[in-house]
Amino acid sequence: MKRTLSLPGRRTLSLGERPLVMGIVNLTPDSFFPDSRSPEPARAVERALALQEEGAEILDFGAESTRPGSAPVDPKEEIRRLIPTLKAFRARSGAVVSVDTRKAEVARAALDEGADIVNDIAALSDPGMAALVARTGAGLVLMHMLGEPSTMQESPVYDDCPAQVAEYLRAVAARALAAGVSKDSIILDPGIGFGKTLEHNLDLLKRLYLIVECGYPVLVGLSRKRFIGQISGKPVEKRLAGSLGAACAAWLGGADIIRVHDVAQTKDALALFTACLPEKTQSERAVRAIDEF
Ligand code: HH2
Repeated sequence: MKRTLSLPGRRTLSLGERPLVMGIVNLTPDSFFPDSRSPEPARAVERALALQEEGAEILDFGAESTRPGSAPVDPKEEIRRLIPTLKAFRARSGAVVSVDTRKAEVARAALDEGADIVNDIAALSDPGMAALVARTGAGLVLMHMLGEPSTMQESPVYDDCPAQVAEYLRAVAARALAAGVSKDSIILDPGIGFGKTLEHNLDLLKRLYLIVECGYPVLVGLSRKRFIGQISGKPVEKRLAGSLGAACAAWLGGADIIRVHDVAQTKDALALFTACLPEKTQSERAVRAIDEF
């Protein structure tokens, strides 16, 4: 379905016509994929410009690693890491920028520097976040996470993971609307790897339609994550091919935006996948063959 995401300053982003790619810029010393770490502003700006050149429709700047087992970063430190890079990037690019933070204080500083979207991986757990987004007209990613990054992978339990994640996201989107956030500013994200086992992640991707049915655009972040290594048997540096396969499946399952470390490769994979999409799938053929037998 075609729709438009509203951003500050009457800017918009068209969704649903083709998959959009969000390129990851980690201003951290400790993100789980070492090649994605760009703690110095000059390097981070070069990386962001390179990802834009490769075709990223959104650049996602994050200054706190939320990998499993990570400790929270103080908001002052997050702002110290983020703002010089955002300022320098904005001086050279008008690209759509999102800020990956769960703290309203950090989001406010980033929006003041021209960020367009708040990528809130803790989905309004900061009580100031919804009002800030409503006031500024920023886009808002609401992501599901079970617990906190420090402990989320210890023993996550659900009765029915996709159904519970969808119910949670519906409720948190309703809270955002009640606080005055516009419906066409909201994006939902199942939070692959955030308090989920391998089975939970696969179940979420196989039944992504439950999140799509909530009625908002859907973002999926799976690039190089642990579940890809669990299936491919590869360490993080060798998970590109697995990530591309999973990205294509996520798009087919209904994701509008795919968040990735490897923009050029993901753009190519999605372009070929969408161009070659069969009119009849193997399983339909199999059903027909059985019917005809
Ligand atoms: N995943 C990560 C960080 N932010 N935001 C959204 N909306 N969805 C995700 O799946 C997501 C996210 C983890 O990836 P990365 O930023 O590369 O790692 P780290 O947290 O170690 O910096």
